[in-house]
Amino acid sequence: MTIPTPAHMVPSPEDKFSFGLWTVAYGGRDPFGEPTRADMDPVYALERLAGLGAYGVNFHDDDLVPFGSDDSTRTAIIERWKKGLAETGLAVTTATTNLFGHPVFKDGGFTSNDRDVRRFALRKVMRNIDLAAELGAKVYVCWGGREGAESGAAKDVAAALDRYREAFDLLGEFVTDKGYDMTFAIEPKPNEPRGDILLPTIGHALAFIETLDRSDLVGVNPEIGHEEMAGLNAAHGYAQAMWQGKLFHIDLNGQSGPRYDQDFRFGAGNARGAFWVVDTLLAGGYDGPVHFDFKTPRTEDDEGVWTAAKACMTNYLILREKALGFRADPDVQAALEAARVPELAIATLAEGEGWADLEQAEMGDPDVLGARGMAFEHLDQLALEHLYGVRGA
Ligand SMILES: [Mn+2]
Repeated sequence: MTIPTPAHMVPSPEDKFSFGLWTVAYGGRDPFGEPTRADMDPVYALERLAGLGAYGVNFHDDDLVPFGSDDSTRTAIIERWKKGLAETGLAVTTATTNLFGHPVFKDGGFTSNDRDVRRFALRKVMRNIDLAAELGAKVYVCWGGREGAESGAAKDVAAALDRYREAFDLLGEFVTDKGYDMTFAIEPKPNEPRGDILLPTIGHALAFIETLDRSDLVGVNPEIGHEEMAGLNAAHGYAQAMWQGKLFHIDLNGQSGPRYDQDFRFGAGNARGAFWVVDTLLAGGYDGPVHFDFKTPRTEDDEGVWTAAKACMTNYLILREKALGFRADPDVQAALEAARVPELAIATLAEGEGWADLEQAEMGDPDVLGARGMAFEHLDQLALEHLYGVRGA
């Protein structure tokens, strides 16, 4: 039996949903097994995604043009891709570079100990930025999947960060000199495929970005799964990135705690965490593409891929409705008040008050203050009742 999707849960291009070409084209290869699905034609991916109501796509250079293709093959593939984009009306929202698949990148791209590899990596990125700009992409995602180490002495972390900075300074100059309307978004990940990856969390990336010549051009692309692999709260990470004006792009998917990189469809895995991510994005006014970076499990056939892709969008629409319902509920507004949430927005010192005034001020009795309940359990239970579907729409 197929359960019909309510009409208001049907995705449309206005929702700005986008997918990486590598997500739907993932054939199921993992460290223990061969692919379970055939290679996917990128133009077929465009047709299916458009049919499901997606807005955009993005790609690694090698997703579209196989590594090592000669120039005439590359041109033919790109021309066919452009025709597919025009026919389906899908936008290219972002692009990125595969600096992890080929053996040349076994010790990284921008931070490989081998200088020749670093120079090769930068050229590969620059070439795909030219294509990304031509296709209208506004954000260039950088996941340093092989920038890291498995052992201590093998990587001089300070020197590696110098080279990482040199790479972003050069790329900032590249897009500025070329007049491209494009920013960069660093995607943090704690581990896998390297034992330890540089810039492992949103916080590491935000601190690194402040050291760059063109820090205004560089933000972050946090992925739910990567945060949860590290046992971190993804919603808090998204909130801080927005607070710092650095949430340039998002990768939504699902993960069940600190395991391997599961890349479940969005809304699977930690559903409660997904609810708070959507609530946080709405509260912060995130208005970029709502991008999914998931992988369909290798148990599925081609139809299973499209079931999972559609479910990413449906789950976002469900959680968006639930988050909006939660915020609009008068019981929730009263509970927020009772939990003193609005009080946190009031500055700790009054206007014109300084440390000397505080030093002289009458203080509350810590025993009385300590005895005040915060009423968080009631508030959180209301959130769960909205999420579980017994309250609101
Ligand atoms: Mn990702």
